Amino acid sequence: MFLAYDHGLEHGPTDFTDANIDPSKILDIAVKGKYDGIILQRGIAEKYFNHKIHRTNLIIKLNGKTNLVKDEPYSAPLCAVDEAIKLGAGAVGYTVYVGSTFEAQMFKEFSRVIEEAHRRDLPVVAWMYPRGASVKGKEKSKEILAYAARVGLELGADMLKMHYAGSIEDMRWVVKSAGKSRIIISGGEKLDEKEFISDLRDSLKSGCCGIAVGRNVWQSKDPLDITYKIKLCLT
Ligand code: FBP
Repeated sequence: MFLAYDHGLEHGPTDFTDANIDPSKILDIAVKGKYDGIILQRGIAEKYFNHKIHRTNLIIKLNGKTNLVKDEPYSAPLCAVDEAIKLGAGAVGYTVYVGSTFEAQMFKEFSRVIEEAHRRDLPVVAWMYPRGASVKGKEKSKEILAYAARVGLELGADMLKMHYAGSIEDMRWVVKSAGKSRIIISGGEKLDEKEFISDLRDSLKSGCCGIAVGRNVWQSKDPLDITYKIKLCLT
């Protein structure tokens, strides 16, 4: 169970309110909610994360992009594996937009990250997100998600962070395609709580092994209550 908080870069402060714009508050949720890890970009980690106080694993997101540029998506490498280790990361995260015209470049850069991280015994979580004109409208289809999952396995990712395919049966195929790269489900935009929990239950039934969630927790009126409900699904 990971708490994601890299949205300031990916979406901008439009995702935030006074309740969650301060990273310290999110770190508080991660600690009190006993999350297995918190996902941060290096800038937030450097300035806010303190291992002595924040007793959770740090996952440094190594690349990113804003949503201001509307061309084909490309997520640029922003932090080296070495730097993540210095910050105390127990794992690193990397987004790969499968289907983008920049796919080849991202594969190349991601492969270097895999080599470096595995040389240092660091697990790699890949955000395998189908994106770009070639997959427009099919980003959550069984076939395209399964393709992205397989790419994650073939590139060497240890864990894949992916969107739900919409049904247990379709998601089972995505999970099978990922082989030994285990899938954690991506939270997505804020949903009605019942719908969110029901999708989570279904994704776990399909073989996903966990969740990396952001907005559905820290945009909730009661982040620790929804955390508790997520935990009930996972146990
Ligand atoms: P959420 O649970 O809030 O969707 O967070 C997961 C995440 O992958 C974040 O790590 C990332 O910032 C964001 O979603 C990217 O969202 P998108 O690419 O869909 O705009």
